[in-house]
Amino acid sequence: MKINKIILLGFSIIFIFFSFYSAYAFIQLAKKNQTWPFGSGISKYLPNYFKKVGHEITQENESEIITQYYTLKKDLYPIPSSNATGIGGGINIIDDSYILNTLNNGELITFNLKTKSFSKINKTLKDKYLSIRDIELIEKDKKILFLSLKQNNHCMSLVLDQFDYTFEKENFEVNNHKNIWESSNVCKTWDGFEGSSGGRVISHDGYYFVSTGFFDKVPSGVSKNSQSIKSDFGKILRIDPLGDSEIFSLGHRNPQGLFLFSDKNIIIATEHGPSGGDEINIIEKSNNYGWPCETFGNLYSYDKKNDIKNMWPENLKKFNCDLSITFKKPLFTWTPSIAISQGAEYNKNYFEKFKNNLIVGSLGGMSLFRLYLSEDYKIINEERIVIDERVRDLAISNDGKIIVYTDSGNLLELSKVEYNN
Ligand SMILES: [Ca+2]
Repeated sequence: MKINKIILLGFSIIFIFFSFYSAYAFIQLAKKNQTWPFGSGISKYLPNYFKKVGHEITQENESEIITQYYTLKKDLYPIPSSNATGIGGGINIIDDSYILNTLNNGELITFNLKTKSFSKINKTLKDKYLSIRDIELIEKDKKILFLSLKQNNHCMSLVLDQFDYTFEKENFEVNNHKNIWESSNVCKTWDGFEGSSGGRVISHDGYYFVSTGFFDKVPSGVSKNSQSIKSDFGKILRIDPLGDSEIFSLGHRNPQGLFLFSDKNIIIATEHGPSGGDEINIIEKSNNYGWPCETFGNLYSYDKKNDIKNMWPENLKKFNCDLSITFKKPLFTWTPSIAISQGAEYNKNYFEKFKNNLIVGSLGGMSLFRLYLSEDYKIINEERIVIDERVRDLAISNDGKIIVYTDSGNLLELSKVEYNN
């Protein structure tokens, strides 16, 4: 009897051990391959808390990434909120040595880059917006701008709001709300507007520049909006401080990155194209960037069908396409698509070999891409740096490290592995 009990206990322990091990292996594999629950439609119905725990038990707090010029040390800091996993929000450098991290649901938290510690979470803006798409910090005026997705009953819009802020003793607070601009409302019942909103804002030249996506549920984003001068969507808009907006450029599909380059004189936008057509563009006034009339790649609905006869919608006139005009060609395109996100110019001395290169992030590609531009602004070299997480936003710290904010709810700091000779 006693021996039977011992055998039973032994089997139970082995069973429990294998159950935990299988669950761990499953989560790790799912995360690596971006399959269920991390990369599927079901993911959005899974409570954030579960996703956060799933990520935390499978990630290493420190690892190394080999690149051509440096071995990078990747330090990982899980953001202490289960709302940190998601598909929005962003990071900004504040007061030289802090990161201001805005989560998709409006929670605000700061991270001290010297002590590597997070502040308390400020919940003033929590759930004020459906999704925060981007943040612009204007430190000299102590102002912060939020470009967000707002729900008005059954309609959706993008709103640009401004607040004053204070940042004292690691305590970040916002007050004095002022709405600057709001897009037209789109009244449709589906919940994927985050993914088609474009949604970046920069302050430049006395204006706010806002990128907007096609903002609709249409197959592969083939929409009338991008070529229509009556629509706010599929554009880079230039908005003055009083809120008057004008179309700066058109023909964009889903521009999820917007930043300045080359002593801040050049505007760069990255854009989710169709399958195999992600783009990076230099944005100049009045240019038409082609969507959906001219593009690389093909419709997601044509994937794996080998249907070359129907590679592109035939009736482009239906989508406001005037095929007699010359569309601006992209600076570079990715096939297969990488789901390109935000980027930055690397302009510090720390990674000397990266100086004046562009660093752009990718969601589906789970990597950074380092791009070298020639003097006449042609991309002549590219290096992929695999991060293994969906890159939502990135920033360059004052001492030259690369800070990455990921959809798994982490801040990553990339530095150099120093070898002692
Ligand atoms: Ca284009």
